[in-house]
Amino acid sequence: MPRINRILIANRGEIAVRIIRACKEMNIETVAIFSTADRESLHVELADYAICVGSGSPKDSYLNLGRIMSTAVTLGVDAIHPGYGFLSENSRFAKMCEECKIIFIGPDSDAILNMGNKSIARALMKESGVPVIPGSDGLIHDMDEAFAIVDKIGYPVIIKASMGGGGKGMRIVSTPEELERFITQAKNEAQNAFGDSSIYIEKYITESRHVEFQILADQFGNTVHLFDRECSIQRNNQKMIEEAPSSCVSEEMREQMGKSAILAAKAINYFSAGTVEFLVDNDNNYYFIEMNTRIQVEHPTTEMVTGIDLIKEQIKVARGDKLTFTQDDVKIRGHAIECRINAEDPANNFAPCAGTITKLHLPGGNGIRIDTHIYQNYTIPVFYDSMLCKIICWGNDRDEAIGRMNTALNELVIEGIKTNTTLQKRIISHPDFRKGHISTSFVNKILG
Ligand code: MV4
Repeated sequence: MPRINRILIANRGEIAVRIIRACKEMNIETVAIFSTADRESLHVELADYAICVGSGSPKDSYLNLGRIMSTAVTLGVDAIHPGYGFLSENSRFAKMCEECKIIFIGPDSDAILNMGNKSIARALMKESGVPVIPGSDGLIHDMDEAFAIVDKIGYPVIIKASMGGGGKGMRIVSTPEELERFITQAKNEAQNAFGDSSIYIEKYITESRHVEFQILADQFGNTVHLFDRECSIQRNNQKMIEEAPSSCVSEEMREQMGKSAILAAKAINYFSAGTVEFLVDNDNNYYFIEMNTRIQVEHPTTEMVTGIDLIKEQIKVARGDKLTFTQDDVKIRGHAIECRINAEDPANNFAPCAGTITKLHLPGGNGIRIDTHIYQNYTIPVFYDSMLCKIICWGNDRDEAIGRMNTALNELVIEGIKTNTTLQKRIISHPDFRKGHISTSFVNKILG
C-alpha cells in the first residue's frame, strides 16, 4: 500500500482549508499552491509549504496543469487533492497524475471521462438498470431524429450538452417552433463553451426536486452510499441551501434510490467519494441525471448526519485502504442544513462583488459548523467563485436544524462587502421551506 506523507492541494478557499485540516489530523504534510492574488489567503498560511504558481487568472494558476504538476514533482508529493471545481473533473489532469506516479485523490481518469460526458453517463446508467429520464438513446445527429424523439416523449423537452452538466448549456423547449432554433443554439453554445457540440434530449420534468446520494467506494469493490442530500434550493442553477437527509424522500424511496446509486457506481467500477444526482418528480418517480466524480461543496451536511469524514476517507481510499465499515454500519442521525454565504450584491441581481471584510463575526454554538477561509480584514480577490463561507447546522430533527440556522444567520456579521445573507434568512424562515414544500423553482417564486 503506497504511503501518503505529503499532499498537494490543487485548490484554494474553504475547500483547501478543509483538506489541509484533514491532512493535519492524519499527520500528512501539506503543499498549498496559490496565485499572486491569493498571497494573503488562509490556505497559504495553514499549509506546511506554499508555492506561488502564477497570476490571479485561473488559467495561469489553479488551472495550469504544467505548473501544478511541476510543483508536485519538485516538492516530492505523494498525492494531489483537487478539491471541487478547477481541475477536479479534468480527466487529463488525473491521467497526468497517473503517468507521473502521483496519486490523484479521486476516481481514475476513465471514470471522470465517462461521467463527464453526460450522454455516455446516461447510456451507461440505462444499461445498468438505473432509472433514466425518457429521451434520446444517445446523441441527436439531425433535426429528423430530434422531431421523432419529441413526437414520442411529448413537450416540454430539455436539450442538454453532452459536455455540459451543472445546468450549463441546457435549453427547455415547449413548442415545435422552438425545437429547431433551440437545437441550433444549444449546439453552437456547446461548441463554444465545451469544444464539443454534441447534445441529447430528455423529457423536461417541470416540477422537480434535486436529490443526490453520496457514494464512497474503495479500490476493492466495496461500495456504500452515505444517504441523500436535498439540493433543490438553487438560484440560476447555483445551489444555495443543501440539507441531509432530504425531507421529500420516504424510507422506502431512500432504500430504492440508495440501491440505484450503488448500481451506478458499480457500473463504472467507481472508487473514492462521488455523488449520484437524481431528479424526483411529483409522483415520486426518481431518475438519474448526472454523476459527479469529485467531493462536493455540500459534503459537510453528509458528514454531520453520518459522522464520517469524507476527506479523510478519500485519502484512505487513495492510499489503498479498504473501507472499515459496511452499508449496515452507516446510519443517519438527526438533520443537517448548509447555507452558502456568497459575496453577491442583492441589489444588482446578486452579481458577485469583491472588497475587504472590515468586520467579521462568525456564529457558533451547539451543532453549528463554519467552513470558511475568510477572516477580518481579508480582501476578496476578483478572480474566483464568490462563496465566502458555508454555515452548516445540525439538529436532532429538521426543525431544530432550521432553528439553529436562523440563529446563526442572525448572529453572522460580515461588513465591508455585500452578501446574500438576507435572502438566506428569508428562505430559511419561509413557512413553505419549514414545511418542506420546496422544489427547484422555490427561490424564483419567492424572489418573484
Ligand atoms: C433536468 C431538469 C428537469 N428535467 N432534466 C441538469 C443539471 C443538474 N444539476 C440539474 N439539471 C436539471 N435537469 C430534466 N429532464 C431540471 C434540472 C434542474 C435545473 C435545471 C435548470 C436550472 C436549475 C435546475 C435546478 C435543479 C435541477
